[in-house]
Amino acid sequence: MNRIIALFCMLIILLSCEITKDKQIENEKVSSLKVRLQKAKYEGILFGHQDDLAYGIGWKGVSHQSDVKLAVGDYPALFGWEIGNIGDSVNIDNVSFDSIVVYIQRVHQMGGINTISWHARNPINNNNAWTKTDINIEAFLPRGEQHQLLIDKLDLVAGFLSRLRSDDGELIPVIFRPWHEMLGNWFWWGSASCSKEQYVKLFQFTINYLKKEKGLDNFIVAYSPNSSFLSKDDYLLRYPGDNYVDVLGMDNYTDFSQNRLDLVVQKISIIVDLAVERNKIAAITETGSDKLSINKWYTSNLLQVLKANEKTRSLAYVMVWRNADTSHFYVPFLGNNQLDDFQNFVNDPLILLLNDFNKY
Ligand code: BMA
Repeated sequence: MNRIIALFCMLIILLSCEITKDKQIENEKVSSLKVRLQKAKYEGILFGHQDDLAYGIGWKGVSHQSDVKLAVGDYPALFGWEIGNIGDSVNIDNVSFDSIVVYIQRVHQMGGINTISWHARNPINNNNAWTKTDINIEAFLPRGEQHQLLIDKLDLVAGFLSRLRSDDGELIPVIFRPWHEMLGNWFWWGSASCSKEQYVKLFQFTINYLKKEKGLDNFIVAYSPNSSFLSKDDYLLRYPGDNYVDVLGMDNYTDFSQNRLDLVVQKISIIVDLAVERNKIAAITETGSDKLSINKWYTSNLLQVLKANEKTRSLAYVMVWRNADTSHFYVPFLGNNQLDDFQNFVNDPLILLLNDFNKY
């Protein structure tokens, strides 16, 4: 009898070793993503562009095309993707989800980093993320009457994240950036329709559900408020907690458009100080000058800010928004008069494109 019990115990130990090993393999991938981002802190700042491989000015779905590459001969080191309208065949910006999966795989293969944002539709009336009518956040949260609506959306997100696999079938680690710009009042999860407590619950539930219920561990999480903060307390107003966040970011277009570079520097310092205190990664998760209407925005605005001091230099990455068409773009296209300025920007040793990043 004793022998049987001993054998049984050995079996349990062996099985649990296997499970732990599996977990370690997954976690190693995510921690190596974190390490790569942390390393960037000492080597330079990764440059990112939203939807870079999907389309640009005058082209769409051309294999391996990129407006950054067309402009300066190399890809960005970081690529942003959008899952607004998940559940449809194409996303909010008319890119098919099937092709986003392929782009994410390609980026991973090339050694770049993927980050995913989510302009989630209003779950009640299925209008866009900016529609606040009919919203009752409490109802979506656990025990709320419409909680299933949130679960349904998260199931779709989980389905998408679990499709992100490399050739060997392993899940690709990505940065997930849900419920962004929450200090503003334009999204249904923003300050106009969602209280601070509700927001924190929504964020925590989202991450717990994807990780614990769905067993996904191929993503790290970015918290990215818009620029309306001036202190650490303001920044942390809707912070879901250190257990839920890996990247402390900010989306900042406003301070640049108002020519308040001093404020951008001040806000980066806040993020970087918090990141050091809490062992997180600091980044500008979205920025840019639409249509590059600010002359020499890349060198006389963005680069000035990034080179302002040791703290600003220690950011892991900065990502500019998408090149939709000539009335909405952030990276200069061939023939645009800001091309030289962009070239000068990427030539600065602080700025890392894909080839620079792969050297480290
Ligand atoms: C906004 C704009 C919109 C776009 C949305 C989601 O900033 O670029 O055109 O649909 O992001 O990507």
